[in-house]
Amino acid sequence: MAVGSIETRLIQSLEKVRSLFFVLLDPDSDSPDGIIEAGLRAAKHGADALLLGGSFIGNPAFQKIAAGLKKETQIPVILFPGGCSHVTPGPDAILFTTLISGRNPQYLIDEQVKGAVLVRSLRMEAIPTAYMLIESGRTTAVEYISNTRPIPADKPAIAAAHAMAAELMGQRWIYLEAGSGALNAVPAPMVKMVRASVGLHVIVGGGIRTPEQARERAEAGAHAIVVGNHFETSKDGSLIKEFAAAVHGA
Ligand code: 1GP
Repeated sequence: MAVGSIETRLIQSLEKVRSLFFVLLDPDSDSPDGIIEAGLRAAKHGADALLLGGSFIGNPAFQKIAAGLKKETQIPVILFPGGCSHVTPGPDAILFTTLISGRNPQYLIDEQVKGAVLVRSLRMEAIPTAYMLIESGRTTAVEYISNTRPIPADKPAIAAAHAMAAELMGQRWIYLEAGSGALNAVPAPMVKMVRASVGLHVIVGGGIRTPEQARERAEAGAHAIVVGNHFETSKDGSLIKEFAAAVHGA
């Protein structure tokens, strides 16, 4: 499948900055207006893209949020679904993920088969992404919902082996996920080993709470850093700016 315009834009942005900064918006975290405002704030203060989604979405206004974000913001809005029922019109692209660290066929292939026809019908750009859950100190929503076991955080070689398999199967991006609100973020040595093992673009997220943690993972080789939870309670744009600078390598 050809690389689409949003993926091209992300890759081209990497010529100007060390790593990209993605802000994750949880559709259940606020009112539609509040979430759209948070998206605008992130875009204004240096985010390169907005991810929208989560492992569990219970907000009936989800479609309104997705459409509103796309209308209001200039940076890419990328759907980050927890399953096929989260595919909705509006976003510029979708991280079309497969949960390769798990052995649950539902999240390896079943949800993808069910969502594929809709993604095609919506003419939504898909960014093929292998998704790996990494152990992070306590049970996360994604571990519980997906009914899969995470990769041990102190076993970077296992993560690298999964990344190699993903690359051989034609994925283009790999997401190292500690889980939203994780106690511990994905360890930098694991990021480094995965980056050194494959030519995939590496996304790292989950439990990143300080610009320093973000910088360490960017320095370890992450092409993109995702922060969600940390910005949900604060309307302070300067904090987003600090993260963006740490990730971009200013
Ligand atoms: C979750 O990686 C993202 O899928 C972001 O995690 O909400 O902990 O920043 P946080």
